[in-house]
Amino acid sequence: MTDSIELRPTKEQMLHFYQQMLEIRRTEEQAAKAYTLKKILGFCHLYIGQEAVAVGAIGALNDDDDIVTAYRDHGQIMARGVSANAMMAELFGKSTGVCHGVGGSMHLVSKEHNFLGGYGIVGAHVPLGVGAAFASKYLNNGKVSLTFLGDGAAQQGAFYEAIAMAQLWKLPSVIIIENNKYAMGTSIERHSYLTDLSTRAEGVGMKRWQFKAYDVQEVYANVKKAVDHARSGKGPVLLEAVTYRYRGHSMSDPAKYRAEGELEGHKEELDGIRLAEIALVEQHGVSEDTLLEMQQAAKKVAKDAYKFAEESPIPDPSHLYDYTYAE
Ligand SMILES: Cc1ncc(C[n+]2csc(CCOP(=O)(O)OP(=O)(O)O)c2C)c(N)n1
Ligand SMILES: [Mg+2]
Repeated sequence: MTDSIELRPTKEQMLHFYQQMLEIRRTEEQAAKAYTLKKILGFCHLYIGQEAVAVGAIGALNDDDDIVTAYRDHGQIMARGVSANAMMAELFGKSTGVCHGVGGSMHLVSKEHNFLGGYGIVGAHVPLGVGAAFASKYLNNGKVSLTFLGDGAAQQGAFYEAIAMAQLWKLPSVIIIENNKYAMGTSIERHSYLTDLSTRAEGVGMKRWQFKAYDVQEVYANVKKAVDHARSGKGPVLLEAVTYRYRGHSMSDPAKYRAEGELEGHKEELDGIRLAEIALVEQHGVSEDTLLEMQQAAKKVAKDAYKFAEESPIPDPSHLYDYTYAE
């Protein structure tokens, strides 16, 4: 896929992608620390290991394209440009959070960034992503809608109904199944007869393919191709991005169901941050010193976000209903 020159990220894009992946990982590590100290309450699903998917996919969009996702959304909203401070403060339930502290980890939204959420009901957000694509076709505004869902969510009825309609009406929609190998504690082999979940599209006649999503360059190239297809009016695309989740399903899952050595083997060979470092040095001549500086900068962004969130005020209860209904 990356053989095609116009689909290969430039050096500047790669530096930006690397910085984003580092900031997401370091920020989530700080979030994990805050969770164990009970500074973050409720559910908290970390994206660590999957950063290349959000960064490469969102990097292939225009800024005004719409994004809809599930509850594993911290990395995705940061890849869209929401600051680590605003993301972290939302996890802490503080008024400086991206949803003023009333959304929380699973419900990150930023209208300004065309990031439409952040949903906790598995599979139920896919019709919303397709609905955004319907709106764009109706308004003829040239926008594409990108929807992320998990491998487990690809078993839900709402997903099938949504892809059938997207294809029937040739909507400008790209739907990415992030196959991170597990739906809670159930491996893909145990929950699906077919393990290439992009084949779900064949039943409705939709364009589809599966790709390995460990390297951000591959993600960018594959998603760009799908987005160009959808934007040109040829119809929607269903992609399966093969990735891997490093942590438990949520902070309360010790992830004892993995085979011994599976996680370590993956990290050694296929870590997205490591693959980006290799590409930056070998393909783009970036020095080890530059990488080190970027790593230090990302650590600072994450630590500052923790401090910012901790020191921010809790929301004033009088604002509780301010964001519930549209004016
Ligand atoms: C309709 C519904 N059923 C069950 C749940 C409980 N649940 C939360 S996450 C999850 C697993 C989903 O796995 P997957 O789609 O692979 O996403 P991942 O967590 O791997 O990102 C389940 C069953 C839910 N939130 N909503
Ligand atoms: Mg999964």
